[in-house]
Amino acid sequence: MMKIRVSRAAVVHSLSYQAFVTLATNDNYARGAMVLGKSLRNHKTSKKLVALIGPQMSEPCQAVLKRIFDEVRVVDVLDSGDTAHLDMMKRPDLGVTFTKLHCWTLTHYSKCVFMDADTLVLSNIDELFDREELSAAPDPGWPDCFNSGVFVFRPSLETYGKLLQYCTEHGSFDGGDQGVLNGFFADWPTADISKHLPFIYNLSSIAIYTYLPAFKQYGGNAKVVHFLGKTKPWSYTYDTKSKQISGSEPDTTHPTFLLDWWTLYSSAVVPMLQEQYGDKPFFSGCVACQFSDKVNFESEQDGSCPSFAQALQPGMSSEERKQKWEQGQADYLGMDSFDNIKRKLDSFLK
Ligand SMILES: [Mn+2]
Repeated sequence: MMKIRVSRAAVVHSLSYQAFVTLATNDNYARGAMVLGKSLRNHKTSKKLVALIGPQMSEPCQAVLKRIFDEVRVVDVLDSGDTAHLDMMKRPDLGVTFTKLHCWTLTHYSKCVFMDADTLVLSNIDELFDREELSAAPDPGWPDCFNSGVFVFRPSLETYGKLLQYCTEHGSFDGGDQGVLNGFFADWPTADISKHLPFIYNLSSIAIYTYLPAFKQYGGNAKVVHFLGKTKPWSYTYDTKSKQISGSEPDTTHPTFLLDWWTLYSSAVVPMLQEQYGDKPFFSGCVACQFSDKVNFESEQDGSCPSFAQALQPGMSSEERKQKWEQGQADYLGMDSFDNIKRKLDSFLK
């Protein structure tokens, strides 16, 4: 009888010491982390939530993160006197990468799922903890590499040390953490298929372009959306009155992930930021054009409604756009959005 009780307690203990981990190096990424944390809570995760943050983060942002996450830990590689610091001195170009690798030092958790701050959870994904290190989904650009925006790992100082050593000796073939991790976990593409997470756990909108029929078939099953690329959700502005982002037209036929992000951000995160900032002004990204006295937009000068398109997509010629497309940097949330492409396709098919 006693034995059973002990083992049950051990099980409960190990379950409660699993965590989702994210990283926010500045106030912008902090907004992403807040939305991610909220989305995990909304979908009733039973796991702990941990945010690693950069030392530059403002007090109000730290305060909001502390309300959403169970643990907020400042990670400053330059401040630490350990090997990470020494290795960092040899490769200053890999600063942020070294910061992300710190997640392996969270050894008070037995297993963790790392998620980029530019991801959004659409349903409960606690089942990811059934997977082993290192589990991740294929990268849409090179499927023999995994995308490091979502991955399952086991914190371990031994692994951490080896990762730092690898990082220092080999660097990163893409300049970031994904290159380092794919180099280190080099057998991922071939060794164990159970470590290949389904794409719906790390769905990037880039798939809309590369394989539209598959996106239409499976996109609705998405559990995690990853806003890959330079333009992040928080780079846009949102009209809380018309519920529109950056002048895009409302659409009801297609899952609008960006709108999901803004809906959650404006309803659940902005009120917390407002509380923390108090009377101090801050840029929420939300505008309400119908009430010009409430407009909260940096470039707002004359009290009129700012042009979203102008503010966010400073004049790009179609030639420049084509070039960006071919470099895989489509403006998939703006001019090259699914809706716009669909409209174009439809016009050809008529
Ligand atoms: Mn990312």
